[in-house]
Formats: sequence, structure tokens, C-alpha cells
Amino acid sequence: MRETLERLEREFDAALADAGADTSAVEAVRVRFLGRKGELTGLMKSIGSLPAEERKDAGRDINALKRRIDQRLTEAAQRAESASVEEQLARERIDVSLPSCIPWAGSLHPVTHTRRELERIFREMGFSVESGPEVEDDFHNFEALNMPPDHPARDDTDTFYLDGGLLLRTHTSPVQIRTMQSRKPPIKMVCPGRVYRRDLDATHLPMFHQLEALVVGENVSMADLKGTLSAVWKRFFGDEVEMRLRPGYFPFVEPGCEYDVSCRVCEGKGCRVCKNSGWIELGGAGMVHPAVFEAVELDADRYSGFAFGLGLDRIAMMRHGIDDLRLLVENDVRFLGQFPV
Ligand code: FA5
Repeated sequence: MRETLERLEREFDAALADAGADTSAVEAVRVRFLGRKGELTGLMKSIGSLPAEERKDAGRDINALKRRIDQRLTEAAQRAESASVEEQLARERIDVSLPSCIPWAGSLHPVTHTRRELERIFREMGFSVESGPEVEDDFHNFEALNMPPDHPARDDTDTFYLDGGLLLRTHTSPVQIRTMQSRKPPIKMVCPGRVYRRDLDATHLPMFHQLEALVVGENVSMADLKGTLSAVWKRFFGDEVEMRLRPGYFPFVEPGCEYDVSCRVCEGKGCRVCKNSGWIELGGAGMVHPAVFEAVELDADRYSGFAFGLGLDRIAMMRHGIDDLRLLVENDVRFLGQFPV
């Protein structure tokens, strides 16, 4: 019996060494020696067939070997377990010094960005930001702005008419009227918004964005208009920008003008964008016409005011060097993603 046990112990040691740090191989060794049909278990069962005087010693020796085997198996299983944890940690190691991947967070539309920046500048200058309906009536879009039904200025814009005498507003100037109807001067407001005209080419869209400014009070002058425009564009484009006013006609202002800034692409030297003139037209402006004050029942002898309007899409276009306005409405993310804020 003793020899059998010594042989079994050697075989066990060799099998355990072969199993190394492999958990399932260690388990297989356990089953081979201690399982229900295992080799040591078989010896245990054979004790009954030994002569009575040998049984006691055989039982003691078998039990001693079983304890040793148990002990070594437990140690081997622990070694295998910690080796597998080490291996997993090494495999899943995270290098915290690597640069992280920043998920793409989208970006603001260039027109939204331009609108928000201008709104911020106007707010800092004490203007409120107002809005008005995009579906307008004739009175607010035309008549109160000194364009009665037969006025030739109505031919200047191609209007989308709706049922019931309504229309899609052709400019943001009707918000001037609504503001003066609902509030007494002093008024200092801007209103950005969508406007609609029957237009479509590289520099004209059927739906585009304007921003209108209106200042009404006592002794508001043309100098205030020029000073305000100049301050706004210097803040928006930078101190080096130059601005000029040119005579222009809009029925709701008198005198009326158009205003230009020195081209931001060539800095006034002349290029394709400014058609070699060095100047870019931004919009129209002027002193509020007395007929407009009359339409909103404000005393034109007491109050004066100025207004100006601008096209946000064209300003965004110039700011970002976009050469076709239609790109702004195609919503191609490959284009829009190029303007992260
Ligand atoms: C007006 O709409 C006047 N209401 C502006 C105004 C306000 C004048 C207050 C005086 C006092 P105008 O039609 O020029 O003016 O349009 C203003 C700006 O809108 C233009 O300078 C241009 O930048 C932009 N714009 C006009 N039509 C289009 C279009 N189809 N697509 C894109 N931008 C346009």
C-alpha cells in the first residue's frame, strides 16, 4: 500500500506541475485524484478488502495523502486564480495618459452664430431683442411703412401672398410698426428673424434672415444712426473696419441710405467678393419717415428715430468666406461641420 501511495503522490505532483496556472487543468487534476471515480477515492474504497490488521495504517496513510493533495490543490487553484486576474488586468490596462477621443458635438449654423453674436453686441449697447410674426398683414408689412396699395415700392419685392389678405413678411420692418404700436418711446430695439421673397440664385434665397434695429426718442439724429452703425460693425468685424453711408431710397425712411463696410476678404484693396470695389453693402438705413410715425400715432414733431436693416445670411457668408448662399439651406453636415464655435 505504501508504495502505491508514494507512486500516486509522485503522479499527482507531476500532473499538478503540468497543469501550471491553468484553472481548468488544476480542476482536472483534482477530479483525477479526488473525484468520485478518482484514483485516491478508489484506494479509499478498497480498504475494506484489505486484511483487518492492515486497514488502520492504510486508512491513516491514505487520509494523510488526501490532506496533502487537498492542500496542494487549494494552493494551485489560488495561484491559477490570481494569475488569471493579473492576465486580465494586463489585457484591459487603460493608459490614462493617452489623449481622449472628444465626441463630435455638432456646431451652430453660421447664421445662428452670426445672429447670436449680433444680438449680444446690441444687448451690450442697451437694445432689447424683439420678435414678430412671419405671417403678416398688408398694414404692417407695407401700408404703415408708407407703402399704400398703389405705391411703386411694392414692385421692388416679390411677395408670397396667402389667403385672407395675409402674406409672408418680406422684411423685418413690420416689427418696427408693432413695437411702436405697443410701446411709447424711448425705444431701442432689434428684431432678428426669417423673411421671404420670390428670389433664388447664388446671392438670393426665397427664405433668408434679416435683423432690424429701431431707435426712437427725442432729438435722435442721423449722427446717432451713423455712430451706432459704426460702433456695431467695429465690434463685430474689428476696429480696423471702415464704414460709409450712400444715399438710398426706402419709403419708410427719409433721408434714406445704404451702408457699406470695407471688404473683410481683401481689407478694402479690391477682390472678387467685393467686385473690386473694396466695399461690401450690408443693408439699408435712415431716419424714420413722418408718415410712419403718423401710422402708429406717434407725434412726429416731438419724436424722431432711426432704423436700419441687414441680411444675416450675407454677413455670415462674408464672415466665413462662403461663396454660394444656397449652401446655407442645404443642411449638408459636411458643410455645417466646418464652422465649430
Ligand atoms: C430692406 O429689406 C429694408 N427693410 C431694410 C431697411 C430697414 C432699410 C430699415 C431702412 C430702414 P433690402 O431689401 O435692401 O432692405 O434688404 C436688406 C438686406 O437683406 C440686403 O442688404 C441683403 O443683405 C438682404 N437680402 C435681400 N434680399 C435677399 C435674398 N433674397 N436673400 C438673401 N439676402 C437678401
